[in-house]
Amino acid sequence: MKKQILYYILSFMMLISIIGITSCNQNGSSKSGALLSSAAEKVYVAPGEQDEFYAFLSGGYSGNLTVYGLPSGRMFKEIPVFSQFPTSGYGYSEETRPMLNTSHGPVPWDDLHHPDISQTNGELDGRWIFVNGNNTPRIARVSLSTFETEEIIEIPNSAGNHSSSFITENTEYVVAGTRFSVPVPQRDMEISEYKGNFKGALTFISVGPEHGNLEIKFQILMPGFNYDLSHPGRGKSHGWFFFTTYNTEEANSLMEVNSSQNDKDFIAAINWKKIEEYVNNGGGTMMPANYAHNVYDEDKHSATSTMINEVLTVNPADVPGAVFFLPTPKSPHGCDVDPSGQYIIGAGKLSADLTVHSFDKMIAAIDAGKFDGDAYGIPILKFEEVLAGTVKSGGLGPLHTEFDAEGNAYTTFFISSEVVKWKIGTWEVVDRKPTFYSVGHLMIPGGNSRKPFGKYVVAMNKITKDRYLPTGPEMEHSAQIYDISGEKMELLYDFPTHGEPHYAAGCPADLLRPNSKKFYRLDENNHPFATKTAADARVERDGKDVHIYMTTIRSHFTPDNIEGIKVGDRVYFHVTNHEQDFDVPHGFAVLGANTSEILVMPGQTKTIVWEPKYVGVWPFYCTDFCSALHQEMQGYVRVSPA
Ligand code: CUK
Ligand code: CUA
Repeated sequence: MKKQILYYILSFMMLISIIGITSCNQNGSSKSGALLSSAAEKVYVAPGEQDEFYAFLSGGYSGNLTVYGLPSGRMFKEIPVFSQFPTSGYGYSEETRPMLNTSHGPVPWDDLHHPDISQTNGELDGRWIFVNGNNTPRIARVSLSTFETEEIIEIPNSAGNHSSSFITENTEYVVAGTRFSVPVPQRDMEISEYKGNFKGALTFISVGPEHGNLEIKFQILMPGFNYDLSHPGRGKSHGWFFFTTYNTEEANSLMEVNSSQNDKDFIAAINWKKIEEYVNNGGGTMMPANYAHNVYDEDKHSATSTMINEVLTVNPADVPGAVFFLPTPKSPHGCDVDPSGQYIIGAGKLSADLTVHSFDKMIAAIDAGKFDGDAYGIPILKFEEVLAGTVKSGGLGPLHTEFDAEGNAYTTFFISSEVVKWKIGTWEVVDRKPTFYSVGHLMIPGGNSRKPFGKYVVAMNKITKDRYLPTGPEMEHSAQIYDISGEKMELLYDFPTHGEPHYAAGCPADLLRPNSKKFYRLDENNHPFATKTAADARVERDGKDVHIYMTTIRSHFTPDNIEGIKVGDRVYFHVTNHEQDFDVPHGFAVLGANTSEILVMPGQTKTIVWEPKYVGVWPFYCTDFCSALHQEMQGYVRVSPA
């Protein structure tokens, strides 16, 4: 009952905060001109200069990942991952369409929340960035050399793949936790039979050194809670993984009355090394499953999709000492581990305080058997035995925490719209600054690794209101950059984002710049339809399929006049770009193509399919302004009656 009253009070305060932000036009500062110009200087990157950091922001329901520079806030690129993207032809070209394949058929969209950069010894190594698709559960690996999506694996038995895609400190695993518990295996059953019957799958995907190396190693079938967010242990807690849970009541309808009765939910602590050992010794149960694994082969410039039909599952009750619950108040959302690996921070959404657990105390409590009962055989640790401290924040609606290198933590508060800086160990609040408005995640470059780089925090806000010129009912979300190099945070700059950025990952530009791909070598192009010389350009018919082996170089296509095509044919334009230089793609588009254009990188081959419906002579052209004679890059296809 008390819980319900608290909920109503919080809902009311949230309403007030939202009404409040519509009625006042705050600009976030009452600074003097001198201070504003010093803020401007801090984000100003002069023409020809480059940013100090990369920032990768999730694109939420755009299904994509966006790349920004810090401190300038300039957007450099949108990387398509789970969504079709006409700008490059991703998901439309024959080479990339298999990337979007799932057990439900092609799903050319998703909801991308959490990017995480690969690590070695707990430090960012800049090889890849992993991202999750929430809706049709998938994990993707994006190369930080080519900035292209290289691999996507679907997650069976999962639904609302939200506590994902976080990685262990040597990138041994990328971890994906289900938000919804569901019947495992899926079957027709009464929804009201949820309690005790639905399961929450926590999936550990091993990451090998090569392309095509993601593999579901095991899946832990947990009680039917909601698994919200997760983070790996690091340093002393390496080998463990932590997941926040809510709805430990196991209600099948999350109207507040049902799902927030428990004063405390849990953080699930998983000793994955122990489970790894268990499955390496033959433990676990192989279950039928059906999921896609899609791999892009850079040498062939094309992707393949494979269906896999079994998955290894683990019942936590079968591995004593591997899974524990840490009671954590008020429906925790964020689950963050500090750079030392000692502290596990749970942010109760319906709370004002942050609960910090101690890893050392957790181990001691496990050794001493200080349990407070169990849930489905999983021991629940005594709250007081694992508590390291409480941050009396004075804010409302804590969500996520990141860290700097000086022993400070920064937590976002959605309801009170602020970032609060506090000291690890003393739990004292050091500073707080408003955000505009209703902040979700925040990001400090390296701020979820053993080596944070500090300097800036980017707050990603859910509500924009008056921050930009109005653009109709929908505004792009507002991100804000704060200087965190001093004792007090300083708001420097607002910049609009794309889609809905939830989380982000950032790293020094110097980590990626040396390995950034400039072009693909034509002599290494192993695409089966590559055309290595203009002399090899040709048209080949195979029944109703017509393959056009086409080359491009500034400023022409070969061949550029194509005849012999008939209505009802399936025409494949295999376009090979012969440029061997940085940043010279050519595009290809043909009138009436109902898919997309394609953008072909130097040295690459890409294919677009065209099914002409009408007799006539139809033009095609290069879509990317590539030279002074770009407008001359054109041709015709003659289509005759069937
Ligand atoms: S969630 Cu969006 S603000 Cu998907 Cu990480 Cu917390
Ligand atoms: Cu090639 Cu424009």
